[in-house]
Amino acid sequence: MRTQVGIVGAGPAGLLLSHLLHREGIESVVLENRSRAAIEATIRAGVLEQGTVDLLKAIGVGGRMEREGAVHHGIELRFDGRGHRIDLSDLTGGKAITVYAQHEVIKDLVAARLAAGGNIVFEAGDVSVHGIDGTTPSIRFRHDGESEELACELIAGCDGFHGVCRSAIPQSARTEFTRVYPFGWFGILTQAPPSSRELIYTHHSRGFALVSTRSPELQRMYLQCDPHDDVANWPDERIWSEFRARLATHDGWAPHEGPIIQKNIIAMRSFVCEPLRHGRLFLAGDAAHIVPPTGAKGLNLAVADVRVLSRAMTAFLREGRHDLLDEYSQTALRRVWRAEHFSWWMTTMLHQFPGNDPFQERLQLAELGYVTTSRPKATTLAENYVGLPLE
Ligand code: RFL
Ligand code: PHB
Repeated sequence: MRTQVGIVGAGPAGLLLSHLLHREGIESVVLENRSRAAIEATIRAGVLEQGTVDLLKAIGVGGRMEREGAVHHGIELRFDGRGHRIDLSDLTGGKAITVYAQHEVIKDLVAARLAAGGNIVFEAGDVSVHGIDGTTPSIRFRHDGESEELACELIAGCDGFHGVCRSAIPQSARTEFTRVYPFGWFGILTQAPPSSRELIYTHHSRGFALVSTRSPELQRMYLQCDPHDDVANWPDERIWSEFRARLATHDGWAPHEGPIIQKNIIAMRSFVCEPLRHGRLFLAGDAAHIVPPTGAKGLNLAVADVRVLSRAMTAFLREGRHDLLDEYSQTALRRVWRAEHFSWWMTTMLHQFPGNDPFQERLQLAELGYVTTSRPKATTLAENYVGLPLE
């Protein structure tokens, strides 16, 4: 087998890269170790930045998102029993976010790739990358019981945080930056009407809580929890009583409750691997960096990476230009570190840290008070949340 770009991972990064390259007339093959049904059913992100939405529309994969996604012009920050609206659109010259589930984006991208004759190999096992220091790299894998080798000109490592591509870069050639947070998120899906027209990020002495949504019938909500906790310790009534306590306002607000159809616990970390390139291997998305979900940046960063990467790969494969490939890591990392800072800042402002240090608590409330009363400070939140312009 031979192709121009071998892509490991059919997440948002890998699928979108394949689609962008196809639009430039560049061939690629995507190798994914899970099944199509599994990737199309994994519940993850929900918030798309304005730039992500604009890109998906511009490349012809935004139709269902426009019909079924919900455009939100603001978010609420809730603390001390009161809500404070951040008017995202007013503060950013009309930009907004769209709530549309990541697995729906995945379904749309898979459908677009297959309709265009794209090659996605699902259930590819034992994927490994070879020859990235030379000019004839390849990817070996197993499929339908056979060993296969895919010869390519360039390789994109879009295989997420637990993938194999990052570790194909020799340890001496990469630097990793990590922060692990002492808490996790307990995520639920509930069959209930929306509790709020906009997302609610809540700071509370019992811990952070987030009210998000998926559709008029299905809601996504999160509670700060111990990252080592077990969902078995959380019967529905305990979950709802915790949401009621953390989300309560002085004027009696309460969430709409319904049957809980999914529960999971998510660890929280910040992570960056530098550089994003080694020879002919290029990392993009969660394979290269992780943010805690508080800023809703992970999927959007993956999109921004592959937008830069697709241009660089196209310039190289069409015109033999090396300059954009040489700049890819530096260009992408500028946005990555901005998003790392924003996600860390939102996380630190909104969560309870072990020890309940009263000094830190006062600092958090001072910061929240400032963000919700100062237009320049609110603008900082808003422009990062809707997404800074792509370079
Ligand atoms: P993905 O989505 O992890 O896709 C990687 C793909 O590679 C496959 N793979 C392999 N394939 C072949 N061989 C191997 N050895 C392989 N190893 C792995 C995997 O099966 C998978 O299909 O990475 P990608 O494409 O970089 O996309 C990143 C995003 O998925 C991630 O950043 C977001 O989900 C983060 N995130 C959010 N981001 C947002 O922008 N907005 C949000 O609102 C938001 N909310 C969230 C989130 C992540 C969450 N979790 C569960 C971590 C909420 C949550 C709860
Ligand atoms: C989600 O809807 O899953 C979601 C929303 C906002 C976040 C993270 C996740 O910050």
